[in-house]
Amino acid sequence: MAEITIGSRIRKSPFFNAARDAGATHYTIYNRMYMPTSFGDPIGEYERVMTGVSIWDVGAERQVEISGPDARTLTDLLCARSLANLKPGRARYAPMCNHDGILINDPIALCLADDRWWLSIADSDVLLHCQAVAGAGGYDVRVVEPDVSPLAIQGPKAEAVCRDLFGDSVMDELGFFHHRPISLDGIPMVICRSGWSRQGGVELFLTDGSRGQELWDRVMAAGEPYGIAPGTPHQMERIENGLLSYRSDTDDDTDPFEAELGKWVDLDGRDFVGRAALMSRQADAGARRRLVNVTIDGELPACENPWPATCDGAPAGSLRNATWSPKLGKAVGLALVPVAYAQAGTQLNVDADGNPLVVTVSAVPFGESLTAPA
Ligand code: THG
Repeated sequence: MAEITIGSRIRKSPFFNAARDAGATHYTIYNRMYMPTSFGDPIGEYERVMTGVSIWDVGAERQVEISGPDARTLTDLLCARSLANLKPGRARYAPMCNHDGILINDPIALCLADDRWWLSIADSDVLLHCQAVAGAGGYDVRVVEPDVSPLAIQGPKAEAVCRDLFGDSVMDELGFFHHRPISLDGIPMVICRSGWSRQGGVELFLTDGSRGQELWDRVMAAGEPYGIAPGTPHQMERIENGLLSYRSDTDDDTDPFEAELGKWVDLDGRDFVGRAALMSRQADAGARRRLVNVTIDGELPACENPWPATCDGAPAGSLRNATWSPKLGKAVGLALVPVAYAQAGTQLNVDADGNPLVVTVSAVPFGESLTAPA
């Protein structure tokens, strides 16, 4: 049984000790930090986020803070989705491209004030990219990684926990993707109605990393009557509900249209990093590939690699991720395939590290929730 080394070379979230003491069993490395991925009971953790409430250390979702007179202009330029009219106190899912139109992150952009923004990032070093674009363009901004670490409370009972913690008026006014600064017994944070599940909940962006244990304990205590327990962003829930895992579902040459993020790309009436390249990619051949849902027949081994797919012997992309779906009662996955193989019903042969699998492209496009058979 291989284990990951815990040491000082990889950064720790302010909730690291709390999550470890609570029984975290598996970690991934995300933004050069440890991030828990399991507490050893995948189905129990799935049930909890689907029907109850769970608490997640997602402190590795770092913020890129852009502040100063040109903050809005630069943040808008960095994102494929327009942020020109995003109001303070609001957030927007905003994919980012490099100058070749390749997806390099899929952050949530939070407008804290007209001159202060956070990009709440997925796993890639876009701080350097943002600093370089700012410097090369002579923008009047400061671009840093601040001491800000999200703690997620997710699941249908998250609402009740938050009402007990923060009061009804705060929660009544907090719409989806709305946020505001708040404190709990003097612990400073920004509360946002967001999170990487479709089961509802909030994220608490702790703004004093020395107080992670205190915040974790406060949330656990408030959640006790509702059966709260530690969990993590969940592979089954997010694949069932079409949430992208950047760099897990995508490779180093995926554009946002291929990743099915086209609805979050505003090509018209504005410029942004990667726009010109995306325009010519679109004009050339349309999206070369698509990320599709598949259902899987056969015994599913642990998906540790993108597995190559073929169709009638011809290369047909790869199966990037696969997991059991409790909702469908069968294995499902995400395949990144040439458009010729993206139609519903197409069958692909997959070499799962020596195990042959037959997978079928689903009629439900990636980005929508899979529906259980009637
Ligand atoms: N929370 C925070 N930061 C993050 C994530 C998070 N950074 C990386 C990663 N997760 C970003 N990925 C997503 C993907 C989808 C959504 C949120 C984060 C999401 N999308 C809605 C949808 O697709 O319908 C809403 C989009 C919108 O209205 O703008 O919620 O989880 N802090």
